[in-house]
Amino acid sequence: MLKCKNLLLKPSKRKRKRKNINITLFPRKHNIVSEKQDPPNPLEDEDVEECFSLKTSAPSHSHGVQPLGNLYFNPSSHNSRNTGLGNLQTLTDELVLEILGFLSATHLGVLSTVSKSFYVFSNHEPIWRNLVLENSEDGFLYNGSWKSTYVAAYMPSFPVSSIGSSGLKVRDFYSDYLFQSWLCANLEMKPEWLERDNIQRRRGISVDDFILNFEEPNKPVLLEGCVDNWVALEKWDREYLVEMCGDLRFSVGPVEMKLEDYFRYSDQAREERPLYLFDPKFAEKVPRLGLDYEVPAYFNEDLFGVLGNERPDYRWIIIGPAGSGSSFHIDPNSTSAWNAVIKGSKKWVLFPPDLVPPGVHPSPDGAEVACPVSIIEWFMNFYAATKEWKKKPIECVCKAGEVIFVPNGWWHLVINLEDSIAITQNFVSRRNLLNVLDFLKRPNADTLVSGTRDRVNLYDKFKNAIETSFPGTIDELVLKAEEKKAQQKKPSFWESVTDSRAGAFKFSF
Ligand SMILES: O=C(O)CCC(=O)C(=O)O
Repeated sequence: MLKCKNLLLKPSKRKRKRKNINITLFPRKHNIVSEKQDPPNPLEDEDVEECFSLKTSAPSHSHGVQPLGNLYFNPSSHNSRNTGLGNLQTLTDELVLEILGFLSATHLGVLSTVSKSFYVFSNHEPIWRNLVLENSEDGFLYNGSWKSTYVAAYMPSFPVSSIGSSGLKVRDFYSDYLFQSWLCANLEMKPEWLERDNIQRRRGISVDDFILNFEEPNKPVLLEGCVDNWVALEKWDREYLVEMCGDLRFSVGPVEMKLEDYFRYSDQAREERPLYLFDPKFAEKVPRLGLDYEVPAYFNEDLFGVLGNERPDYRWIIIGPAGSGSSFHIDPNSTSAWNAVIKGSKKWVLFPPDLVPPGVHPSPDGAEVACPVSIIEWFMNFYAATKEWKKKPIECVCKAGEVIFVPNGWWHLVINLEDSIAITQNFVSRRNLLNVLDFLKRPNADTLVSGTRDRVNLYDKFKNAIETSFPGTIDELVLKAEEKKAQQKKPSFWESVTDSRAGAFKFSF
């Protein structure tokens, strides 16, 4: 799972959309048009399908892998991917990599000497990343590449300096899967992906206004100016956090690592899905951090509070480099959330509960979701489809000092545009209490409910605690919801006197 927040919908079975890519590469971040006049890369061809701009520090492709489309420009039509795999060439790249994922580091090393093709596959960085993460519960010291990190940590007698970050170049190796993995790790966000900004913004609205116009109708809003008094906004940056808790361990994907080691990694990481620091216990680990911010008044009602220490995880510090983020998901337990950016900026894309984002496939029971391998891949392959949709997603860039309200049930994707620090909290108010209770009561609650050990009993515990602390509240809300439903069903005078199905008046004046 990409995120550490345990979510209702767990990303699974990630599939790359296969696409023959015929690409012009621009190795520097600058004007594409002027760059096109000065061809920078041998992959360039006049018959350009798409233009991308690469990050400034992007290495040329590790091992020289080219997109499959380029094979058609190779007069010999020779793909060393296939010749070097022998009988295994009929397997997809995903499958070859999956099989190699079962091997030990030593066996990968041996396999990489068999052929150029095996050399490329067995040096695929995500395989080495898994090896490091599987073996390093207490963190790791990133060393420029995952292979080099593994070797430095677990094969100390091996000369790490001999492992370059990009290694040998292999000629005539064509693979969309491997090429796209490298491309997604090194692409800049295209300006057109950041253009749409259609969220409602409010500054200084009252709590009643917020409830009436946004929380009750379950609509996102970007709130400006409501965290201006936070100490965190003034003080939190990398130096402050390292001084305060650099040698404490925080949750980063499957490992708990020292904050300063995480920064060492995030400074160097150049990968498709950078690891994200996402820690639900930060305020218990460092109480000062919990005191440096205050929940904005709009979100003060948080009914899970009645469960005391037994409440599911609800607040996270989030730290990550540009390119890190959260792929499409719905927030856990049908809660709503707010997310305040303290440093950096985040691009948000949100779809309402009744609109599944393109490229995202939730399982019928809602327990899993299949989505593209990475956020950047979603932008590359699916974002454009939303242009044709009548109902557009809500989008914005949320900057330091701004807070976004994420209503319950909304799909959202977030990508950091620069090194970022944020705080997020999930909450239950009277506006979504019934949704949350419904969710906790679902027959597959044992797989759906998250952020707590006691998933099955959470419904009873929460309902009883609400009834004790706020007697009659649930009944009142049920009644109100029924009235609202009846109101919505009740035909207006004009509806009652017309036959809307026939589209004609039943009587004439
Ligand atoms: O990456 C982020 O800041 C967004 C986090 C998020 O989507 C969430 O907390 O649900």
